[in-house]
Parts: sequence; C-alpha cells; structure tokens
Amino acid sequence: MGDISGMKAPLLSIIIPTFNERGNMPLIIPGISKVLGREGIPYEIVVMDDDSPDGTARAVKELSDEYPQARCIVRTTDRGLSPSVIQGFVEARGDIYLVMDADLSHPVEALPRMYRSIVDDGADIVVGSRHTKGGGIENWPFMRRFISFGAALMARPLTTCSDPMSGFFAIRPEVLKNTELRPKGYKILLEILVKGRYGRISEVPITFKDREVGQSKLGSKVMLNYIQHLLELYLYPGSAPFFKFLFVGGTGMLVDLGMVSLLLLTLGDERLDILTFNGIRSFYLFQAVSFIYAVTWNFVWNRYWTFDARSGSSSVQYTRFMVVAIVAFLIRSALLFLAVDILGLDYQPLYQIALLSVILVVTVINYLGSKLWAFRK
Ligand SMILES: Nc1nc2c(ncn2[C@@H]2O[C@H](COP(=O)(O)OP(=O)(O)OP(=O)(O)O)[C@@H](O)[C@H]2O)c(=O)[nH]1
Ligand SMILES: [Mg+2]
Repeated sequence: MGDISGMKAPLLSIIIPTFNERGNMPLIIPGISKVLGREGIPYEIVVMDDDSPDGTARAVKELSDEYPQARCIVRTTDRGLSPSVIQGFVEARGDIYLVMDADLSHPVEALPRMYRSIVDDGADIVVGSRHTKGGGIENWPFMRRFISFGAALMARPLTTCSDPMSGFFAIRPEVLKNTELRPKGYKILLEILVKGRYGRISEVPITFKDREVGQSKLGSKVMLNYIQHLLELYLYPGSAPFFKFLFVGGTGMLVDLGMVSLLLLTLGDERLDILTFNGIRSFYLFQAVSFIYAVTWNFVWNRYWTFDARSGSSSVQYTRFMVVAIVAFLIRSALLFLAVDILGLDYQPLYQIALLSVILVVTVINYLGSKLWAFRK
C-alpha cells in the first residue's frame, strides 16, 4: 500500500467491470488516458471481464500497446458485476480504487476531481453523484427517473450519500479493511457505504449519459434483487440505527408489559393493594422489576444490533444505558406532570397530543444518550 501523503503522487486504480463491451474499449481507455495524462495523475486501468464472447478482452489487449496502463483480467467463474468489482479490488495495485462503468455513462472528466477529493481533501469515499447540486441524468423518461428516485429514497436511512446507487465511486483501500462484502447485491457502493469503515465521504456532481454502444444487462430481476439487498442491509448490525432503536424500543415495551402482566397473574391482582414488601406497594415493585428487564433487553439488542458496539466494555455501556433510561424516565414523568397538572391538559384530545409529544421527546433523548454516550465508539 502506498503512502498517500508521500512525495510521489498516489496511483489511481480504475476498475471497470465489463460484459460484452468491446465497442466501448477504444473509447473509454483513450478517454481516461487523455484526461488523466493532461492532469499528470498516475493510473492503471483494470478491466474485469466476465469472459465476454464479443472479444472485450482482446480489444483491451490490442489497446495495451498504446496504453500500457490498461490490462484485462478474464474471469471464468463466479460471474456478475459485484464479484467482478470485488476481485478488482484485490487485483488493483494502486493507492486509490475507483470503479466505473465501461459504457461512458460515467464521464471521464470527473476523474481528476474525484481523485483530488481523496488525495487533497482527505475524503475516504467519493461518489460521482447524479443527485447532488450540479448533477443530473440525460434523456431519461419520467418513469425511469421516478423509479430511480424511489430506489434512492429507500436507501436514505442507510447512508447520507445522495446517490448510493451510483456505480461511479472511489475509495481508499482502508475502507474495506475487515469488511466482508456480499457479492450478490448489485449495488456494490451501497454495500460499502453500510459495511465499510470510513470518516469523510464527499460527492462530485456528474451528468449520467445513456450508453450509445452495446447492450444493457439490466432487467426486472434487478429490482427484486435490490429490495432483497436493502432488507439485508437494514438488518445488518449498525446500519440505520435510529430505525433499529425505535424497533427495539417497541419490543422492549412489550417485554415490560409482559413482565408486569406475568407478575400480576402469578400473584393475583386482588392482592396487589394488600401485598407490600417492606412498606412498598407490590405494584411499584413489579414495575421496577419489569423496567429493569426491559432496559436489559433493550441494552442487549442495542449493543449488538442497533449500534454494533460489541468492542466497548459491556459493564460501562450497561451502566450508562441504565442511567440514560432512568433520566429519560424522570424527564418523562416531569414533562407529563407539567402537561397535566400545571398546564391542565387532562382532556381529549390534548392529553393524547401531549403524551405523544412527550414520548417523542423522550425517545430522542434516549437515542442521543445511547448513541453519543452509552455506546460511543
Ligand atoms: N464483469 C461483469 N460486468 C458486468 C456484468 N453486468 C454488467 N457489467 C458491467 O457493469 C457496467 C454497468 O452495466 P450496464 O449494463 O451499463 O448497467 P446500467 O448502466 O445500469 O444500464 P445501461 O446503461 O442501460 O445498460 C458495465 O460496464 C457492464 O459492462 C457482469 O455480469 N459481469
Ligand atoms: Mg450503463
């Protein structure tokens, strides 16, 4: 691995997955070479070809006399776009990996800016984005735009990136350290955004052009595949934490309810008022027990799943999580007291509105306390 801050300019590895793209090779390879040569950016082009019957590999070979930076790796097993890209990361020898389509949909003019975002501005991931200011799509009918917009929207909770479906992106190799990428998903960038390790991500606006040469490989199966991929990424530990937190909180409430009911059932609720432990009415004791159960339940799920915080000390995390839960509970009681006893919101529907607002506020407090303190990494 090269030193990005060293004297020598870092080497850019351009990975291009191909299937039957012979016609595009004499366009994209000289195109890249012209733009990067002009800017003095060192590069290699790694074409990852799935043994295309149209002779894509031969086309690259012929071009490599004039463009020695280009080589083609012919793959005969485990075909597919994502496995090709993942293998490309292994074959690449550069300091920065960049992935782009072969069909000139991704403008080569954006390459220098993407390169500099990493080398000069310290980004870990750069995305060539159609949906950021200045970006766009040429000649797409309304329906295709609409579907693309909807698909991007569904991925929004998973990442802050405006165009996670883009196939045009660059990363530092460190982003992939200790991450296992699932090669079945078609959207390799989204996979990296969810599973990779990175700090800064930046975007370069691009205008996406439809292919002029060769055929599209996308069918209706891709949409189904995408939904399935999304589902898996939503379930992946640490992704979309607010959603997971809400879900876990909901199950915690059920645990709480179940515990109280169980205790009441075993002891019989007619004895509730008579039964006391050291002067404390048993009902409150039950509440306290089930509260602890529910908080513990939430803790386990949040630690392993919501925040994927298993590397921290569990006793510290547990203590903090409990403190947050108790503080949140006290705030909740105080706010309800304020709403009902002081502001007098004890009639419909204002009471419900007040209760809902209080729950909302307390949930956010709970979430922030957990994320920024209890499970801070
Ligand atoms: N190695 C490999 N590359 C693939 C495979 N399927 C697609 N590609 C390449 O991935 C890139 C994107 O595929 P495209 O067919 O252009 O997909 P798209 O851009 O979403 O759709 P169109 O531009 O309309 O064709 C192109 O460079 C393809 O050659 C595959 O199974 N294996
Ligand atoms: Mg394309």
